[in-house]
Amino acid sequence: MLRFTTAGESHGQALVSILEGMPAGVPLLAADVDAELARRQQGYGRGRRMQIERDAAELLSGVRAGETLGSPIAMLIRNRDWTTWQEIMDPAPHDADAEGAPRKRALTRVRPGHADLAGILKYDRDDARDILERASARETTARVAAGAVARKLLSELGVTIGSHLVHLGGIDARRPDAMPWPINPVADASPLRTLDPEAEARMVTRIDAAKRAGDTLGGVCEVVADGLPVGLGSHVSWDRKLDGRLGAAMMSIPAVKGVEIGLGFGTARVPGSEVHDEIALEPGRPLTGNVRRATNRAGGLEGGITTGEPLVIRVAMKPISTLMRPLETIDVAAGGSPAKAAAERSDVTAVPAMGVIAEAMAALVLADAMLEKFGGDSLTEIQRNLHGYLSHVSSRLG
Ligand code: EPS
Repeated sequence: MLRFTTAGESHGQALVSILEGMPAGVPLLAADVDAELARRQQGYGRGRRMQIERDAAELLSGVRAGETLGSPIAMLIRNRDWTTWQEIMDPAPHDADAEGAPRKRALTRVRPGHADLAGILKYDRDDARDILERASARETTARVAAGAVARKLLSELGVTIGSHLVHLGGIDARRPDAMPWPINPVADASPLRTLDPEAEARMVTRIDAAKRAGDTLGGVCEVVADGLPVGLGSHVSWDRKLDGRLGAAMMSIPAVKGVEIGLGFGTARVPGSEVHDEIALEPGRPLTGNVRRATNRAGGLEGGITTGEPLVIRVAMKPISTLMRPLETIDVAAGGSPAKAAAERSDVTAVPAMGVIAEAMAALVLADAMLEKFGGDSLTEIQRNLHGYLSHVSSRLG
């Protein structure tokens, strides 16, 4: 239904995002995309690059007079840093590129944990810059741009997505007694996008200590989507199960190592009576088909199908693999002799940004699932289909 692809190197001229399959008539301004891009640039612990960039999308196609046309939406996001990397990243060859000449900013002391080594072996390159420029999480800018468009469709269909940071580098954030909704205005006001100010103060101290030690930190964000109707995804085939589709999308985010839905790994540790959510009739809840689950340990999915309860996904990110106090590795330019890994400008942590990227990936999967179930060529057609379905579903019970 919805397809997207991105292009662009971290220090190349620009990033490109192409989103295909959006219906016509969805309100969309460049400012809507820019607002999401700005959220991705935030977060205590980011490196200097985020002070250089002011990510902004140029809408090249698929939008006219503030509305989508149904045609592919192409977006361009220029890299400001390109001006300082122009010679190094130039698509045209330079004299310095002659056989045997050392390349400027070549990376040969491959970083443990990055794509450097596996990438140069697979693609038969001598300079790991040929790999890292694309492996860089800078690429997620283009995903967030596509996700911003998907969010606009979802918002017209009553779906809101938010996220917050629940763990950083060994410190858990406490859940507030009442979760704010929407989450993002509250989370975005915090430098770490967490809802626990006390934990946040300790996390900031830990980030400062990691920075002094030349180290990096990972963490966990929770994404919540509200307003989804029962019935997205399907139990009938492995590749239609929505949990599988969400899991794949989350695991594709750079440095993400784990995904949980609802109680997640916790479900393996307790009996079924403490896992499954009891069901009772509750009229006036068309999204769930007029029922309520006493708890939402399933995180809004049963059998690969949305239940109409909030979708809850937790995403774990490993620490960034560029360490200012580098780990032992080999120098591939020196026949593999032992060396300290390359240390170039990076972030101490980017977990708050990862939450924003996970929201974007969730938006893309959920918009796709909405189009699959209620598909049409225009927003009004999809809205008619959704409303017809909801009135039928809620007439069955309650
Ligand atoms: C990133 C841009 C990068 C890094 C980070 C994410 O900027 P630069 O490499 O110029 O400092 O801050 O990339 C990585 C963590 C990585 O491993 O490459 C961004 O736009 O998010």
